[in-house]
Amino acid sequence: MTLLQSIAASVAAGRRKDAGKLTSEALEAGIAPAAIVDEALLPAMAAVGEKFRRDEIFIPEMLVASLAMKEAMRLLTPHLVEAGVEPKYTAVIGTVQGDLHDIGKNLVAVMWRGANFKVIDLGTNVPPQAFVDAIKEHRPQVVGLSALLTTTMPAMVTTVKAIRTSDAPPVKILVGGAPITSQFADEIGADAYASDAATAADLAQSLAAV
Ligand code: B12
Repeated sequence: MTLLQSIAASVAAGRRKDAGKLTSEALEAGIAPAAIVDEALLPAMAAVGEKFRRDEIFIPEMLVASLAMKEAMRLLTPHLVEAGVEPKYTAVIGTVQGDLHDIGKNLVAVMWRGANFKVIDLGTNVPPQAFVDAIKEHRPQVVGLSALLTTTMPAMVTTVKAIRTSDAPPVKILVGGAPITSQFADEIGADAYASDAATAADLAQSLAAV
């Protein structure tokens, strides 16, 4: 088994300490942080989701896997974000109301920091008005909404509406999360959709520069 496969296996099995230890080893071995994310962590979480869908594992297993992924991300984050650069733009991000998933949202926040954004992270289960208030307070160029459940997609609709109809300053809205598509983004009046954190960073930069 390669080191990346071992990291994936430890995350999928929810072995938090091993995930951290192996991630440190991979960094020491000179493996690119982005490769650790793309080739070990993301496939591990996708496999966990698939097992959950097939009723082979249940919520506790899904939860420990997410904690192992977070441990690996904690070690990778300083390597994904360049230190000491004065941010050029501001972004607000959060997971919409009713939704507690934050791994993808956190990854997008890390990539945005790496792309020269100051990021205000509102966390999970964020009510529409909290997004509006944060936009008024921080005046970001970009706001990101994350949803991982089909049942919380309507909260994304409500949030976009609340932002658009408020007296908050104009802002570009980027949406993402497993059930979200570019068609859905168009339908609800978002400015852009990204299926992954790297694309989210490219899009945020081009939207902020307009
Ligand atoms: C880990 C996990 C959990 C953990 C979450 C821990 C945490 N702190 O996040 C826990 C155990 C808490 C959990 C709970 C539940 N979960 Co869950 N969970 C997952 C799992 C396995 C992985 C999600 C993940 O982290 N993926 C890795 C990240 C990196 O990927 P990502 O989130 O998709 O993000 C990427 C892109 O989507 C995009 N992106 C994400 N956000 C944003 C935002 C912006 C602005 C942009 C541009 C891009 C972007 O970029 C990211 C990076 O590349 C998924 C399976 C899956 N394949 O998605 C199920 C899954 C999402 N969960 C599911 C379900 C059903 C639930 C529960 C309802 C279970 C239950 N019966 O209670 C609860 C809901 C709780 C709630 N109210 O939110 C279903 C959803 C089904 C559906 N269609 O709605 C899934 C798909 C599993 C399945 N196959 O059935 N879950």
